[in-house]
Amino acid sequence: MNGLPIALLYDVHGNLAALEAVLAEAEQAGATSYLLGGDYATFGPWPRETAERLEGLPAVVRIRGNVDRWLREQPEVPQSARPLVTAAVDAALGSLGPELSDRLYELPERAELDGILVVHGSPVSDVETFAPDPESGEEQMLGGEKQRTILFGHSHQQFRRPGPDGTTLVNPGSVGMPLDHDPRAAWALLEEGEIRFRRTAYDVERAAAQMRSRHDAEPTAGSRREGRRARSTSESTARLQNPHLAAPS
Ligand SMILES: [Mn+2]
Repeated sequence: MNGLPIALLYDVHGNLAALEAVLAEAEQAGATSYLLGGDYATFGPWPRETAERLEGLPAVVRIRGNVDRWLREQPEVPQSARPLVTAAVDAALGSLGPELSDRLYELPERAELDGILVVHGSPVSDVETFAPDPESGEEQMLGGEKQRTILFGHSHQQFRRPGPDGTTLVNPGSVGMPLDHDPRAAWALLEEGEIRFRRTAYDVERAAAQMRSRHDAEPTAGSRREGRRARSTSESTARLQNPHLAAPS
């Protein structure tokens, strides 16, 4: 490695406003390449524009998340959540078109960078993931990995802690849909072997307004909705894709 900073971006979820702010800050911090951890387009208001912007980045790693997989597979969510998730995936499919959807679906599920294992949820799954606090039985999610750093996202919570079997668990958080009570975009910089967490303020109202106009344009979304409603709908959808977040605090 040449030691230049690499920006670690997970769970952008179609939020171009958040992505643009993060890219500007990453560039300012000297990042010349990117590690992209999956969940690029679905749920947010700019699925295609976001996926295209990400495709144009010089990425040293680019893996698939569960919502990218759901572009071509049935989502494994509870029956009650299925209509909401299916509507979000259908909206993303309509925006992305078949070729871009195929390219996202065909991304690998894992990668390595400087000895760091890069996955979306955990080494065994893109929907099962580590919680911010240790849980019993979590070593099963390591799939035999030990004595190394495991980089993952999915829960949209930025944290780092020791894991079982000598691992270090690092979640850079979510660029487009952070769920840890800080509305700023979450990401990280990898520089000279160190992972440093970052938060970037962006124009949340621009994203909310775009979300409102998309909902208004979709006949299935019913009558006009308040921004708060649109935002909470996508937030609850994001929670439903992750069992750790099924019961909002
Ligand atoms: Mn995910």
